[in-house]
Amino acid sequence: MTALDARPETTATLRFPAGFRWGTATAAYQIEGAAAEDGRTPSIWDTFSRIPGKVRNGDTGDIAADHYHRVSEDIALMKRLGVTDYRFSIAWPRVQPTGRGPAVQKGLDFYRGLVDELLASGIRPVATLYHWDLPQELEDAGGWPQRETAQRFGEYAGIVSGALGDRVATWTTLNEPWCAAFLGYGNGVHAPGRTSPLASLRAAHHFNLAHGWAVRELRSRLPAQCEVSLTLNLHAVRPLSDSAADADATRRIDAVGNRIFLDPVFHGRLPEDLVRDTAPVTDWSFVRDGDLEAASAPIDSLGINYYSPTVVAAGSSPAPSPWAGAEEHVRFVPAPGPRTAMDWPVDAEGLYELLTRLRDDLPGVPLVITENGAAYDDYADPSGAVKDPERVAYLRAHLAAVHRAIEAGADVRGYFLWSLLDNFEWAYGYSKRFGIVHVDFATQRRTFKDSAHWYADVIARGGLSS
Ligand code: IFM
Repeated sequence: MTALDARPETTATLRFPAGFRWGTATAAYQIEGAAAEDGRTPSIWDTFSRIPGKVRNGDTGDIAADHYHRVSEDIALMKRLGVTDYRFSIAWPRVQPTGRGPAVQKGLDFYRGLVDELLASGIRPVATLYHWDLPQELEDAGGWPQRETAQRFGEYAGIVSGALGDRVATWTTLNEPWCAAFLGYGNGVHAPGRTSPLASLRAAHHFNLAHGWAVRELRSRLPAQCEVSLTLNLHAVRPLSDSAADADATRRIDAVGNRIFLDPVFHGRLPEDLVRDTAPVTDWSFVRDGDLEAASAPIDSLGINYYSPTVVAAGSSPAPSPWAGAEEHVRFVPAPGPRTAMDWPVDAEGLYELLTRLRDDLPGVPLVITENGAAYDDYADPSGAVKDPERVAYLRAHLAAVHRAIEAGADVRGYFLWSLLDNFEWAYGYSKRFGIVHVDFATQRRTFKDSAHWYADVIARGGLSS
């Protein structure tokens, strides 16, 4: 312990329920490296990160945090933290390089080894099947705007769950399909970098379908007690003022940011207002009979990734915009308050708002915070310590908001801190550090930041001091 702000929580007056899952989260492309080893082929992120200007400093995930070769060391870090659960993602191009056909045994063996070592360490593995690394061959065949990609994803889900279903009890189909559809195909700041409103809406639908088909495959292979879930980065959207125009801007973003996934997955329907808003882009005729029924296959919980709220007003957004059908009607307004190194506002109230809204909108659906955390410009000081009091303050405020939401009746079952390690932060490359463990990318040396010591203490006490 080095900083005052990372003092042990002396009492846990904000105690979380017994059995609450305390975890950390990572994603394959962001930490694994070994991009061309053991049969792995390029994903859309390998391709995209090589296009000049797309990723800061020309960074790629070729080596990342070298987790592929440091699994044991990284699990030892988790043991030191005392986490009960670890959320990781499986790289589709490592397991099924062309996105079709049989699996590569070495790819499956890597994840089997990871899972076995987690279990031996008393840490529950939580596997995400898709965290944005589509095999490039499937993108070349049309990517997520094409229906066939959803079918391929269902098959891949079957392969992976067949191989790991005897040892992984918690499964997430997709991570943040909003980002993959709208940043990947809408404004092009993520792979594969396309800028087509139509492609982004088609991709969103095919993500819903892929999710549903994957749920079907998982259910047919997993023991009945396994938990199947989906993770969404829901937008905590607020109007700038009480005006009817700002309320309409809020409704539009809620439709294309949140309900575009929530309604198909939990109610088997498309939001009527979304269909109306997007009429200039599409008539949605790519949605076939039975698709929404498939998308709404029952799941056991909903994962929520939350970082900051979104404030909107009537106006327009600069092109290319990710907000298909809303770009000419909505202006994004910077929220007030302190900001992280991503320039994202620190506002834990947004998380409380989101959780209590879901308590009301989705009664009976258990919720899990599958990501929450913050980037700051951390460095190791001459004594070797990494002092990150802002991150401790951010995490503390957000955990307190989760606690308050639970007291208000939200059924929140766990919290996964993003992220275990500093890693490849997509279009920002290695310039943004979200880890509670510092990674020196030149040496791959790992160092607990003060926030890691603090989180270990919170877990040990089962909560926060008031
Ligand atoms: O690093 C990402 C992660 O891959 C998905 N959710 C948001 C994080 C921070 O930007």
